[in-house]
Amino acid sequence: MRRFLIGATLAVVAATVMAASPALPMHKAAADAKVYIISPADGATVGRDVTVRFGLSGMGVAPAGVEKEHTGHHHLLIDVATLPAAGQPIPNDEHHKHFGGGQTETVLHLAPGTHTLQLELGDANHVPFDPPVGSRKITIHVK
Ligand SMILES: [Cu+2]
Repeated sequence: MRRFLIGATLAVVAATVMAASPALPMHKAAADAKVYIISPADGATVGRDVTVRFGLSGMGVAPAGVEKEHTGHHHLLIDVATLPAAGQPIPNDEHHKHFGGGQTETVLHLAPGTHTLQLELGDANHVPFDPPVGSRKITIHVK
């Protein structure tokens, strides 16, 4: 009985720790917000160094940490199946690149093969907008 109780207590603690952290406040997207990849073109075959240019209309770019309505910074999702969760900062790893300096282009160094690219605008705290401002996903082929 005692062992059962300890086990049950541990299970409750583990469930509490593993539950997603509380959702952060989300900023409203502008109604006409649109983010898109200017280049490369969808389906393009490119070299290993790929210049990606980010397009945005209906909202503005501001560095991370700057709170201003209808502004945010770009995040480039590389080989990511679904947009990051609402109410959480966008992950920061090799598949989720942050451009918190307000950059509107970058050069990626990709392994040969097929890759997908998608942009998502995040707010001052790297949290997606409501509704999410994400681009169409493109596929590129790296030689
Ligand atoms: Cu960010």
